[in-house]
This record gives sequence, C-alpha cells and structure tokens, in this order.
Amino acid sequence: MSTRRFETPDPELDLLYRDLADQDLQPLWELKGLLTPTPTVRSVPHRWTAKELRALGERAGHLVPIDRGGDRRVLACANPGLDGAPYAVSTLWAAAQYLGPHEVAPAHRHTPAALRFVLEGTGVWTLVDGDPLAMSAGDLILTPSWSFHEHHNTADQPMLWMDVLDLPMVAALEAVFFEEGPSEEVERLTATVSDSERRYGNPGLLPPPGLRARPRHSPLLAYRWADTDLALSRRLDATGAEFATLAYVDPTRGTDVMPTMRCEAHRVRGGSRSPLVRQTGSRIATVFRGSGVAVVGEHRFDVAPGDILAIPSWTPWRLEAHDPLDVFSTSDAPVLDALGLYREEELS
Ligand code: GTQ
Ligand code: FE2
Repeated sequence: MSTRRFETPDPELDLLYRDLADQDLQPLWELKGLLTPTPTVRSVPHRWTAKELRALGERAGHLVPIDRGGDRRVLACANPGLDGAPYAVSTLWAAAQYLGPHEVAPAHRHTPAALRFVLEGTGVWTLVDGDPLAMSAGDLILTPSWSFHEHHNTADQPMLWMDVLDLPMVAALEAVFFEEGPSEEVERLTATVSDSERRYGNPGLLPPPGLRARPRHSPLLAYRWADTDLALSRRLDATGAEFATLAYVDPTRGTDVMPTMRCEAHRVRGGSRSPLVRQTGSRIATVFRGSGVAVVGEHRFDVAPGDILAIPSWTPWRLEAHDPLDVFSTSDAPVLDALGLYREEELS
C-alpha cells in the first residue's frame, strides 16, 4: 500500500502533492470524512435467525470434529457492512457455539475477554481457571481476559450458546495474545456450585472488604437465569413500567462485569414497546424468550428466541413485544464511558 497521491489542475500544487506522497505525507485540506458531525458507522443493522444458527451448527456438528487446531465449533456472525471481517459489529465478536453430546472443547486462554449467554440446553460445564461453572438456558457466564477456559458437554443432547468477545477491539489495539492450556483430561466436574458463586453469589452478602479478590472483572462469573428472571419481574412490578432494563454488575463494586463489556437484561411486557434510543458504541442482542419486533435503524426485524441482532453505534433501536419479550444484550459501553465518549439520546 502506498500513500495516496492527490491530484489538482494547478501544476505547481500538483507537484507538491506528488512530493508529499513520495514522503508519505497527506494534505489535511484534501482529506474528507475524517471529522464528521456524527459517527461514521460501517456495520449495518442485521439479524441472524436461531433457526439458521441451529441448523447450520448441527450440520457443522456432524462434519467438523473438535480437536486441536479446530477446537471450537463456532459460527461467527459476520456483519455485511464490515467487508468480510468475521465481526458482528465493529468492536464485538458474536457467534453461535455448538457442542455435541459428551464433547470437550480444550483449555486455552486469550487476552480478548469472552462471555456466553446460553440459548438452550443444560449439562455443559465451562471451567474458568479450573472453577467449574454449570451452563443452563438463560445463564450468563464470564471468561475474563487471560483466564483459562474449556467446555465440557456431559449431557446426551447438544448445546447451543452465544459467545460475545471483545476481539475486534483488542485486535485494533494490537494486544491479542493466545495460549493453549494443559491438555490432561480434567475431571473436576464434581462441584455442583462454582467456587465463584459460593464466595460472591449470595445476594447482599459478601466477604469483608479485606478478604475480597480485586480482579479487573467481576469475581462472580455466573449469573443465573432464575435470578435475572426474578429481578426483571420485580423491577416491572416496582416501576409499573412497560419495559425494564437491568445491568449485570460486579457485586463488589457495582460496576460493569468486565472492563470492556456491559451486559444488560431487558423485558418488555406483551403488547408494549421500549423507548426508541440511540447510544454511541456497538451492541449485540439476543432474544431469550417471547417474540416481537426489533427496530434497528430503518429495519424491522421479526425476532424469536435465539436470534442474534447487530445494533451499530448511534443507530436508533427499540423492542416491540408481541408476547412478553426477554432480551439479553451486551455492548462496549464501559470503554466509551471510561474515555468520556459515551452519549445516549432518547428519540421517542
Ligand atoms: O469458547 O473459547 O466464539 O476462544 C471465539 C473464540 C469462542 C471459546 C468463540 C473462543 C471461544
Ligand atoms: Fe476461548
């Protein structure tokens, strides 16, 4: 790639432009589209349907074994606006991961942080730095930056979940590192409740401050659907509103679960809708229960459980529920917040 050479009818200026290009310099006065009044957004609103994700995951399950070299059976959502990059939105990776009965996805770690939101099934364990976290439908499981993780399906049924990683962001910052884990068979799936939940999963009760771990992420690594469900229904009862959003937080600090990703649960009463809003930063959403319409920019996507949505930066979006609608979403908001770049606007 060479530096762009600008052209102009003025012969003397044109020579200057040639010499600038030779020296790998560019004249700002000719550069358009840098400081735009509002964000330039490359990713486009998009929906991947659960029906296709499940069917294609199943086909991959029959054709592609899991072993070293190809150790995750993952279908990456590729946003049509991103020129073929395997990214769902500019800053976030989103994917459907399909793990067949009794399959094991081996241990590794990487600097991009990951989270899993379980769409269907039960009987998979994710070990995070050796701590066995059970995965069932509706649960949110965290695998923070640089923690070893491996997935074990102990059930007779396949399981499907959504992965979200901050990979595009970490790649843009040129800070991706990856390491394989020890390959011995791990047989530590005896604990029924993870160490993380025993220490940090008791509502309103924590170890005294001096005895708490102080990682950069939430020390609680699993958020159970039963708790989310109860919290959402109580929130709707308490406010009488048509719509509720709750943020998943680090119980020791009340902050986002990980430094790069904000997780939220949304519930819209049947026949109601959420306000039309837009925010800076990119968002991935998935439907857990119910049906309705997701309005994203100019699009009206009919949505069903397991569908994955790309909501690009500064794009107005809202949820309209036919039946009561439960949606999980994650965004890069903590990063925008930390840098003073977060903006939010209600449009309706
Ligand atoms: O489950 O460890 O979707 O490493 C992408 C990269 C999942 C995983 C993804 C990964 C994983
Ligand atoms: Fe991974």
